[in-house]
Formats: sequence, structure tokens, C-alpha cells
Amino acid sequence: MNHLKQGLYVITEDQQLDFDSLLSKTEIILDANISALQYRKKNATYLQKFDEASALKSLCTKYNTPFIINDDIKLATEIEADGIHLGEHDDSCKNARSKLGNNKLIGISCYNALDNAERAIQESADYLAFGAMYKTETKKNTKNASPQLLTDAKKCFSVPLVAIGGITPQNAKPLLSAGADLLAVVSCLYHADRPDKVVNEFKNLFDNYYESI
Ligand code: TZP
Ligand code: MG
Repeated sequence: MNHLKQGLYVITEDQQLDFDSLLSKTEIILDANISALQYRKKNATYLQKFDEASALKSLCTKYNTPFIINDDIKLATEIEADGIHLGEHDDSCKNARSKLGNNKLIGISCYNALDNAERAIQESADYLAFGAMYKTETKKNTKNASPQLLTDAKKCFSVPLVAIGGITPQNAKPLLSAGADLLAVVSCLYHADRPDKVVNEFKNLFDNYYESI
């Protein structure tokens, strides 16, 4: 499996929720039907990450949803995740591919630069992420990217494009119009009382967009 479906790409929250709350919200989100889940955890021991990722992977298997690990290729390998997501401070796409083989997904953060995307594609990335599109509280020191960058990337690359950063059902439409195939979100789901409703709002947005083109 190394292609992502268009739709919502959900990234786990890493600041406010304890793991039991994260897991139960994640099950609600998976049950509402999303395109992928990414486990993103900074500042934890390998053992904690292993245990949490294993529990999340079981849920993703139950809901037939691709499960991607952020940063940690060893963890992705050991829990047999569907893929890895890497940024500028992580191992290269090239090294990840040689460690993981051709059957795993590799996604690369390109921030606000097409040069990053060019390199990632040369090193066999399966999808490209651009952002932050909007103001976000979830990650510090983000670079600002514009919807136009998605349009430019669409002309150059045929892999799925992921938009990230401050995205909500209310502000997402211009990102789809600009060329995003997937919308990556954290807080608008994990900080919502009814994440299932928010997933459905995104679903309507995607459906209306694809009906209109
Ligand atoms: N990379 C760029 S913005 C971001 C990451 C991981 C955080 C996105 O979170 P939110 O809460 O959807 O703005
Ligand atoms: Mg990283």
C-alpha cells in the first residue's frame, strides 16, 4: 500500500490530551472515516512511543486506515506501520527508502519551498506536505506557505499534495481549489467536543468540491 486517498489526514495531538483521551478520540475519528492517521509525538521515551503507536496501529487496522509514524524510522519498522513522515531535521527520504523498501509510504515536509519537493521526489517520496497554510498553535516556528505554492507544486509533481497548518472546515476550501489532495489537521479535531461532526464537515467539503469540478 503506497498511495493515499484524497481526504482528511489526521495527526495525533501532542500537548493537551492524556493517551487514554487521545485513543478514544482517535477511535471516534477513525470511525467517521479518514484517509490516514499519523502518530506525532515529541519528547517521549522510545518505549512510550512504542506502546502508544502499537495501540494506535491496532485501531487503524480495525478501521482499515493507513498508519504513518512521524520522525522515527526504527519505530515505523518495528511496529510495521504503513509509512513514515520526515522533515528537515530527520533522516533523508533516500535513507528512509533504502531502510523501508518500496512498499511503505514516505511523506516529506516541504514547508514553503518547491526545492524541497523537487529533492523529495528525486528521492522517491510518495507524498509532499506544504505549510503552515494558516496560523497554528500546534507547532512553533512554522514557515508560512501560500495556497499558490500548492498550485505551483501541482504543475510539477504527480504525487498527492498535503496542506497543513491551522486548517478548519471553514477555511479549507481555497486549499482544495489550489490543489491540495489531503488536508492535515490536529487541533480542529482533537480539541473539538464532537470530532466526528468535524470529520463530516470536511467530508462534505471534499464531496462538494469534487462534484463542482
Ligand atoms: N506542521 C506544520 S503546521 C503543523 C505541523 C505539524 C501543526 C498543524 O496543527 P493544527 O492544529 O491543525 O494547526
Ligand atoms: Mg520530523
